Amino acid sequence: MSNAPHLSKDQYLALYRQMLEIRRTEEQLAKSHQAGLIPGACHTYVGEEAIATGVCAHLTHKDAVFSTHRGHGHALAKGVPPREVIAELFGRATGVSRGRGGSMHLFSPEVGMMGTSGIVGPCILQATGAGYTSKLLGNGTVGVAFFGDGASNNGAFHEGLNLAAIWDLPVIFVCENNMYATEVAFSYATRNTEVAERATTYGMNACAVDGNDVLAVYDAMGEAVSRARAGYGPTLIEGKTYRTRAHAEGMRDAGYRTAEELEAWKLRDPISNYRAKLITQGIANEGDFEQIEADVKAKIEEALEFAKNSPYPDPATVTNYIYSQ
Ligand SMILES: Cc1ncc(C[n+]2csc(CCOP(=O)(O)OP(=O)(O)O)c2C)c(N)n1
Ligand SMILES: [Mg+2]
Repeated sequence: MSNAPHLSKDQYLALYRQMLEIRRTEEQLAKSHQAGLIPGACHTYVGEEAIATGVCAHLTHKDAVFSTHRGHGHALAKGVPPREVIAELFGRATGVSRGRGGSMHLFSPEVGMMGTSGIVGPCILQATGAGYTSKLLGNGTVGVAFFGDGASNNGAFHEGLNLAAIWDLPVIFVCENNMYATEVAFSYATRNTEVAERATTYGMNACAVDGNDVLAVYDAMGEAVSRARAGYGPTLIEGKTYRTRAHAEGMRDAGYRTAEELEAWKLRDPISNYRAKLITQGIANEGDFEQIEADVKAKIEEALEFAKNSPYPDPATVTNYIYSQ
């Protein structure tokens, strides 16, 4: 675990609370999917919570985040409340996209969550566009793209990184390298599995960090954001991580990775290891974590009830929100 940042106790615990909120939301969504409450696909972020948490801790609502099919954690870390995420996946009118989008269309411009997307790759270009907008307006904001190892083999990766580099755009490319694209190993899909190394060949700043260490991610992002806001251009942060659930809920999770590999990564759990570290270092005690556990449990229970009791969108409003009013 990284030792670097000197945070207050509240800041250390806020990172823990955010990771736990993502974990508990995802666990609830997985259960709800099994119970038939969620139409469509549901890709959870379990095991990867440290990346969204460490990255978004440096962003304001004016910074624009673009995300993927595995985007619940990004939306939560950017400030979308769990009740609005759960209601959206349930297809309810109170959801963040008013029940019209679902898991892969979480959109909340109020907090700078500019959309999750089921199309692998374009978020890289959209974040580059946000960086270009920032540069034209000179407003000091940054564009952030979260994407997987699989997306780094998409043409959008080349176009986005190249453009951001030549124009010194304030963009942070966050590659969540979980070693697989669905069931295809990254080591099969590319001859260079070091995504940060690939980014440096575009002439940009890049680093690879332990994506299961929230402080390492926090540090890397702190430096990247400072550079971007100061006009020094883009950075790619590669977080080495692993998803510990199936690619999507209800899919088989065998035949492409070994049980041993999965178990080894479960031991590297970003949340329990961070908790142990804060206790060992005397930064927090068991009571602090019990309180956070209880708060998060209550929040997710309330969010679930809210979602279950919310109405579906009125069919008479089906053409609303398609064009600007
Ligand atoms: C352009 C495009 N190609 C293929 C797919 C099918 N698809 C959905 S998720 C996925 C894997 C993506 O892997 P990665 O980018 O590593 O993200 P992860 O699921 O590992 O988080 C693929 C190929 C798609 N949705 N969009
Ligand atoms: Mg992947």
